[in-house]
Amino acid sequence: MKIEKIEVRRLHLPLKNPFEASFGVLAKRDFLLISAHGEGETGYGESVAMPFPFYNEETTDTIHYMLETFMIPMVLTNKIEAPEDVSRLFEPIRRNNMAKSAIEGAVWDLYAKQKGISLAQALGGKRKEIDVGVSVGIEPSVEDVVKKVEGFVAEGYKKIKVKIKPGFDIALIDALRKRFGDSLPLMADANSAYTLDQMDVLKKLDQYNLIMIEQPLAHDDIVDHAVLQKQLKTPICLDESIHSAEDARRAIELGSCKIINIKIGRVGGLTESKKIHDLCEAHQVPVWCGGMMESGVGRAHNIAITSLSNFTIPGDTSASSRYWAEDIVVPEVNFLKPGILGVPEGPGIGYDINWRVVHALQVEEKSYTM
Ligand code: OSB
Ligand code: MG
Repeated sequence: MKIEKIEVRRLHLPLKNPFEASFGVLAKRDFLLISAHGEGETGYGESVAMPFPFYNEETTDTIHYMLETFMIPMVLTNKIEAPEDVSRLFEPIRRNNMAKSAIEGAVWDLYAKQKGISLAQALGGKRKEIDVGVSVGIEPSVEDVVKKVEGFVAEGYKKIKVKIKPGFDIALIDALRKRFGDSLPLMADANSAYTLDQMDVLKKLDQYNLIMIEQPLAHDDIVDHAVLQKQLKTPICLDESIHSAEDARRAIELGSCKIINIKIGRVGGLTESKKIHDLCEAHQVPVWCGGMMESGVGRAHNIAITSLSNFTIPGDTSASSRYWAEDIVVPEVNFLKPGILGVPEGPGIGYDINWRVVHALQVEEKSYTM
């Protein structure tokens, strides 16, 4: 395949409501929209780092630097037959997975468009519709979260995930179970806010029939999670701890989790995401697609990967209206039926860029050729 030009645009996209997790508060997405041009087609990708290094080590600035200094020159000067070659080309670069993923995603979209097939089809996805959930942030009070959840349940979301942190955990889950009963598909995401010293709280959480507890312990741990999993009946799901198929293999072997959250950016792209998916499928470990509050471009990639067979649990890819007054794609990401998104069948990601919105939001634009 030919890749003739790469463009990088930096956008500031304000969230409808600030989103709080144990690592901090996000008021707007600050991200890079990557365009990869070749053979008359354009593929799109997006960088998903937070503006601060409190979820993982990357930020939008480190991504921009790594892309400009290393990854864009590598992609423009090497022969690339298929997107997997990009993933292989980046192997010597340690980590910086979100930078790798931003450009690899654009190349995957370009590849699918050059072949005239959908991104889901290029990835081997079969599903035409996907069930989706919503991730609900921390609010000033338990009652505020309950109110938000009421709205999302009414919209039809198939899974409710709430963010927890020490001091904002048991009372929240207890209130949600009292309000919605035991059948609500409910889970909690701690973003690494606990240690094994808080076993009493973690054991209490274990009493609420949660679908899973996501990343309760340290962001770089799989050993303590294995200790914890042995003491809980609730499945542990790893997010922050998994950066590659090798990480997933080790976590599964150690018994650190029973479910894995695949985020395309966190693991360095769609090629690695597929590897983790396949490995988990072989080990009967279900996966679901996590989110980083992506714009429509990133969520289109999430929808495509979620069409693979082992994505059996609703992910965090919510409709555009959950995040933005106006998204950067047309059509916006809308429900086909309540809680269900359609997997686009048109070429590539299956969404067009809303250039009016992009131009209104962009704060920087750069173009790279050989
Ligand atoms: O831990 O899953 C997470 C958002 C930013 C950083 C980390 C996480 C999240 C979410 C939001 O939970 C998921 C979404 O709606 O995109
Ligand atoms: Mg998480």
